[in-house]
Amino acid sequence: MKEQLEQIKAQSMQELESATDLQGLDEIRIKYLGKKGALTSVLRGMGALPPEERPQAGALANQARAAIEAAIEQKDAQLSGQARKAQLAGETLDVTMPGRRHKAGKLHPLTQVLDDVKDIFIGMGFSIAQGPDVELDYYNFEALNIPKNHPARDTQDTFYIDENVVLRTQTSPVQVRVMEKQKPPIRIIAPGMVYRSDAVDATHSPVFHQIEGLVVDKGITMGDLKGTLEVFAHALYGADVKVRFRPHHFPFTEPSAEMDVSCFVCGGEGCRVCKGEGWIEILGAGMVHPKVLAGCGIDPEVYSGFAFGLGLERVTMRRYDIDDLRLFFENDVRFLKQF
Ligand code: 2NL
Repeated sequence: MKEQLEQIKAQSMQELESATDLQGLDEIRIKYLGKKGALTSVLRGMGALPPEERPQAGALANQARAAIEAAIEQKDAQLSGQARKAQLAGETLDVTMPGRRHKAGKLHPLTQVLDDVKDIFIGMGFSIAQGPDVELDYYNFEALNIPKNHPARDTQDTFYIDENVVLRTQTSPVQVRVMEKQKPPIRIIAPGMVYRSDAVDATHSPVFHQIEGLVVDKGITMGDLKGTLEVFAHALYGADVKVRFRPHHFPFTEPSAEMDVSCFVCGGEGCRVCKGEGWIEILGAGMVHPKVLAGCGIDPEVYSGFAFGLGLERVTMRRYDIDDLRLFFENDVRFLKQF
């Protein structure tokens, strides 16, 4: 019995010596001290000893148990300490290292220019108006004095949902809806997506953005149109640019004009951006046609107004010398991060 206990002690000490982790240690604990452990089965065998030998054997067994427990505890402390050290070493953090820089997001160039344009007109007392992208033929064409046989109505240009419903080809219908609902004075801009059945190339896209503006009140003249749009051009392109108006034609305005600014790249000398012209076309405008006012329930004998429209992509392309419209829609970060 004594030898058995000595052997268990010696063997367990040896195994403890070579234990390398806490899990191994636990296995040793179970193997020797557990319910079905080596020491326990020796203790069970004590009943077979003569009664006078039992106290001594009991004392020896308790000694062996205490020795093994102490050794396990010591090893446990050692291994726990090692594990903790290894964990801390793995989590070492050099607080003096420079941080990883987060890439800041940016607004899309179209959004930046749109925000600039909005700010300029809001500064002149305009409000922002919105309306549906899917529009009645009436608001997109009829109310704007675009007759049934007008080329702009050609199915080549317009996405028809059905005979009476289209994807709006301009944001004018938004303004028609405002005129129907609201009494003058009206001062709004209507930015938004517009749709035309065009094949994609460097200057065409089936979806693009337009910003239209409308002012209706008593006594509005071509002078108001010119003054407002001149202020706009100077705010967007700088006080140095010159502005000129050329006669034009739109079915919904009379008279109509296009506005050019002197080239903000070469100052009018002629360059790549203005294609040697010295001038860059920015927008179309005109005095709202009396038929359009009357159709919206505004008496053209009492009120007059001016309207204008510009293509956001075109204005942005000219501002940043971008030569391909598709770049705006591809959203390649190498392109976007330049703005
Ligand atoms: C262009 C020209 C223009 C308008 C849009 C308009 C709207 C109403 C009544 C009258 Cl409700 N006119 N809009 C007027 C003149 C020109 O746009 O070249 N856009 C890209």
